[in-house]
Amino acid sequence: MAELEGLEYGKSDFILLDEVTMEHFMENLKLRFEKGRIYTFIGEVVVSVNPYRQLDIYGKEAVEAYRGRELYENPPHLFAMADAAYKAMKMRAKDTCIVISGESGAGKTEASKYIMQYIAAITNPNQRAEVESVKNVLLKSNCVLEAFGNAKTNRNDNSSRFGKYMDINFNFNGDPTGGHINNYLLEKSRVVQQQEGERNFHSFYQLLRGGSQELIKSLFLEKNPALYVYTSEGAASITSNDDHSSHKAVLNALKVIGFTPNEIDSIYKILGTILHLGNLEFTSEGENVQVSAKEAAEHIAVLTSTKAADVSKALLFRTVATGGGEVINKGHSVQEASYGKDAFVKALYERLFSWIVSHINTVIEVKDYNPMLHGKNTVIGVLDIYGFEIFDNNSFEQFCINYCNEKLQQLFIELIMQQEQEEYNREGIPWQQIEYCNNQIIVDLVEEPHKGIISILEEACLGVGKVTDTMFLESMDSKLSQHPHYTSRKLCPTDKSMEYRRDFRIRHYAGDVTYSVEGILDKNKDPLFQDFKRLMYNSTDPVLRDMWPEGRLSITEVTKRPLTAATLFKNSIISLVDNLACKVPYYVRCIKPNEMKSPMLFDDARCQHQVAYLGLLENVRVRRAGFAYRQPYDRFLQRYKMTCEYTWPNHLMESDKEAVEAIVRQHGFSESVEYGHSKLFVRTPRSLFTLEQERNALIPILVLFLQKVWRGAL
Ligand code: AD9
Ligand code: MG
Repeated sequence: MAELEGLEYGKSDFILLDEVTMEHFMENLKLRFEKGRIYTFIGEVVVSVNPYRQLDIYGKEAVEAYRGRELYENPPHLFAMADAAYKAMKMRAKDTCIVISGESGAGKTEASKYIMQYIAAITNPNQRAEVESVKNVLLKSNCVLEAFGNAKTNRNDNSSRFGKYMDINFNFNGDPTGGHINNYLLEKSRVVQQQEGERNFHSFYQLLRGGSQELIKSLFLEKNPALYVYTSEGAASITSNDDHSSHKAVLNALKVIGFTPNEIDSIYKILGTILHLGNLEFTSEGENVQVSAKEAAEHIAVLTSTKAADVSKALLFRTVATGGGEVINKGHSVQEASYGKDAFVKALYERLFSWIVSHINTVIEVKDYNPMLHGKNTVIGVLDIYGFEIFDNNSFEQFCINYCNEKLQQLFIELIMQQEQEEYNREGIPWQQIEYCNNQIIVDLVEEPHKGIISILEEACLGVGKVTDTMFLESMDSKLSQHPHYTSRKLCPTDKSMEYRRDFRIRHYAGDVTYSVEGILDKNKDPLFQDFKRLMYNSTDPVLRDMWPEGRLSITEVTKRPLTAATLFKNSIISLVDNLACKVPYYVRCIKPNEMKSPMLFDDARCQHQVAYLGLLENVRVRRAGFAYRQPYDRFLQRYKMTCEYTWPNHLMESDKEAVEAIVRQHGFSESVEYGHSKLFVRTPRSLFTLEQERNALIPILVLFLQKVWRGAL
């Protein structure tokens, strides 16, 4: 058993705070962070502060210390919570989920990886080959998804630019039998443009820096990211990742997962195609628009297994059906051509990413599972989704990301409250409903049918005639100007140095965010000329063809307007939340200690802001307003029996419950407890605290005593 923490490390559970005030909370959080204790509980919730340095707390020894133990038996740790989720899944046959939240750079992805590592380490003790292979694929999938879905941003060198929810399936033995990954809204605009100091997705640099000469040559590339428009911005920026070695790891992971050599080739060919497309420019000669570098178009044709003439045609012309049913080729202007190219590049990358995810899914999906033979198939879901974002310039992506965080925050509040109340009912404990702050009003502002922002946006995008970004803003104003969480701005410049600004502001649970409406309709419509879809579908590369099934439709067959991006995102988030809501939830709330990525710095104001908006103080209060602490009788007894003469070393009473009653009586806190069917509920943490102190004082005496016994001195 791991060594228990002493009092010099502060309170290992915030419910043990003497007073629940921000001051006390922050003092404890800071003290623990400075002592290298990055995890603290609020009941079953783990609060984690990013240490920004490698801690020696995730090795084999730690796994053994936490395996099969109760939450309170060891210092707070992700492993303790992962074990609780695993036990609930295995012993109680419950589907569980682990929701990891916090802002960008707070440590969500790292936490999700440690949790998966822990689960992998404690399962399959018999080393069965098929289970080992499932575990291997699950673990390796992280490396691939990070390469293609993560990028350096100004906030995080390895920022996830997509949301990920991974289900791990278990058989009745508690061994993983498969899984499924859902990915959410990849930030594809990054492929064509990055903010200053940021990079494109890691995959491009890994290829250009780590790819073999042979591979690079076959893609008509050179090993220098500075040569390509899409990677030049990030070429010089430094990250903590080594692109060179990562390339090898990714290649290896792709092979282990089961991608064939041809499929791996196709993946790299698509990356190559994108880099060449980035370097293409369009020029106009009179009426005609031309591709600036013919050679690049030819390379693209080779890499996509299409014809050079078809590539040029798709880039320069658009097939349109006239009113009379005639089909004509309409030439693009330079602007239209480069707009079309960008849209094509974004779609290429997004489809590549989704294809990789679905390929992994086909490998790990549970096959031949017969519940009659194998028992109930249970699931642990791990959610690692982008955190709340506030940038200087917030756009469509931040709007979607922050809406998603609102939904998750709401789920957190609901589930935590609901879970509490269910537990009291189950145990037969009298309980009074508690009021809590609910952010439903903000969720409604965004998602309500007809009146919500997403509906208004959808209407503006699907409406007849040309609707501008400003008209969309006006439409929101007319419907939402009275809403307490909505304001808007239309600033006309009074002199040239001023910008013309049109934006709206949402008062989110985590703070105010101003979103520019510039280009928002376009991002939501996400248009892509059909010609590109047909070009890709007509490729002789089966992988590419597979990614573009709708390319088989001719221009006259394409009639239905697809749903817009925000509506699709909303639907996927609603179904994600529904899915999480029917599982037993476990939460990790991550905090970013500073903006400098420094291991030493605890920025009080930044941390306090996060504690406030994550609702952590409220969480402690809710937990304490009811019963701050609960424990099954046998566990409680095991831990505290040494503090009572009637229970040490063993009790002679009829049940553990009676023995627990004896301990509680002896320590004089009968007033603040309730006895449930199987658990003791303690209202005030102070009583428990006294008990803990007594136990801590007794341990050294006990150890001395045992040492003497072992030495035969007694
Ligand atoms: V984002 O919303 O995807 O931009 P995350 O996922 O919350 O963000 P991430 O897990 O990527 O953050 O952590 C950021 C960096 O902090 C990592 O690359 C590590 O360098 C560092 N980190 C985070 N957690 C730990 C940890 N437990 N131990 C050591 C850590 N370093
Ligand atoms: Mg992440």
